[in-house]
Amino acid sequence: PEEKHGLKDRIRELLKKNNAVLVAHYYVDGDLQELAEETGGCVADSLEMARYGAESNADTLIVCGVRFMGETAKILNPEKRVLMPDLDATCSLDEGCPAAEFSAFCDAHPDHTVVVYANTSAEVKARADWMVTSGIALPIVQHLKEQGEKILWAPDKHLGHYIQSETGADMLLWPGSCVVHEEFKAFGLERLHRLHPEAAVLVHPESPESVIEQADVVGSTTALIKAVQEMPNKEFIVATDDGIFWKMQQLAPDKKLLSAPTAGEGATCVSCAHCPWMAMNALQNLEQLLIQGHNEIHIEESVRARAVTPIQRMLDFAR
Ligand code: CIZ
Ligand code: SF4
Repeated sequence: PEEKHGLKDRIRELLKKNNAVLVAHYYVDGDLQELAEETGGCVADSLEMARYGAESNADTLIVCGVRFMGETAKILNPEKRVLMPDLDATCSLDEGCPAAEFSAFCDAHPDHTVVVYANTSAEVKARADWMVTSGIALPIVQHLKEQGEKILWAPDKHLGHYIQSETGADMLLWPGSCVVHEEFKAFGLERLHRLHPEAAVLVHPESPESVIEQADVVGSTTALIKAVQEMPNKEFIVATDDGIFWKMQQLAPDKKLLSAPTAGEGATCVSCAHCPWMAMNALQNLEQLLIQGHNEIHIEESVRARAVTPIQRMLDFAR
């Protein structure tokens, strides 16, 4: 712990020296979330992370999250330096939706409005009409449906299916999924809920339909955090990356949080529900990053200029 204190103090100094600010996702290590808050940075979901970069006066944004989050920050803030502790921190949704194949899919369905999830590369966003995050996907698709649009949705099939069933929109789904949320198991969740009948079940919509069906609340990370604060329940079963427990516990220290089972028969599993790429962000590589200034995100201007349109549409809609 003493070593960690020293490390955190050195990082604080380096942030000041570099006029840099930390933008951390709810799924990264609690130490990074804490440091981001203490140093005037931001801890947020991908929608708020995108918004925050533009508001900040810092010259350098340090995005503690996964690659698409760093890219989105750079797309919206081309004049700023955007760095990440590990540029190999990717996402199975992003990896599962290569730009060339995606573009061919769009070409094959020219009469569809292209809506992509934030968890995609800059190149894929450059091919889209709209970008959405899980917090705002429902109202945007509802809006497009009311305009009579047919939708091509990528890449998360579970989130796409959930939105399709909620809105009744005409949606073609790309077959992607999140390696973390895909692992939540309906059978295990049923058993765990029987053992804790008073617990409320909170589910992120990247989870399979059979898991979503058991939810008391389906929503983005921000919505799930709010549910823990506002619902009267003392216990919660949470089906999303357990990095989120840090923020939930900070805002609601008296509530008991259980991780939704990821496999097997109802055993709670504290380490399975965690994104391996989010876990690549740590205090150690953050310090190195601040010393060396390597790991900068670069996006070709022609791609950036097209990718900014679908993101800006979402931000304007959210206003
Ligand atoms: O799973 C993710 O990467 C999520 C939920 C991102 C976000 O904050 O929308
Ligand atoms: Fe991607 Fe899933 Fe990790 Fe989020 S939790 S970054 S969706 S692999």
